[in-house]
Amino acid sequence: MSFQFGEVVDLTKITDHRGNLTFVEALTHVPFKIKRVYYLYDVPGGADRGGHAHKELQQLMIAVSGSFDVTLDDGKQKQTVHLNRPYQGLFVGQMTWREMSNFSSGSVCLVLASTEYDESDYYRDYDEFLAALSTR
Ligand code: T46
Repeated sequence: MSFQFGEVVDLTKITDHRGNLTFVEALTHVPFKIKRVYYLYDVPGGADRGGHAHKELQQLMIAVSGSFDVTLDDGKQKQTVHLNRPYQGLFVGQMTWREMSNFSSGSVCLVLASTEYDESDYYRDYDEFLAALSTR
């Protein structure tokens, strides 16, 4: 399983008269074992999140409610993706700077992550991130 930079994948949507259901299975729909789940919610209008890259962490981001934009930057290409469907996921690989903005009221960003939280996995300074990319 491989993803293109900024690729949004369609997940299965099971629909019946009771509503919809979507599922994600580790190593089937994401190329990693899921070690952590977290979610962003109650994001105030106009607030931005992200502004960092990860050395090792891989993620799948899902707008399980509402919508928001994710701008990805791997030092060579930059792309903004609008997420607004609970049955779609954005894969974000290692060494990818991300910025998140335009959160709609009531939006929820669910993140499936390949590792546990580790602050030393973050680049929170863009120049440091670019310098690290150039040594790879
Ligand atoms: C990402 C976007 C989508 C923890 O203690 N444990 C955790 O699992 C996480 C994710 C965060 N934290 C702490 C670290 C900070 O003190 O929560 C605080 C806020 O984290 P941060 O400023 O990194 O939040 P975001 O929304 O900018 O970024 C988060 C994730 O960190 C990041 O991996 O891709 O959500």
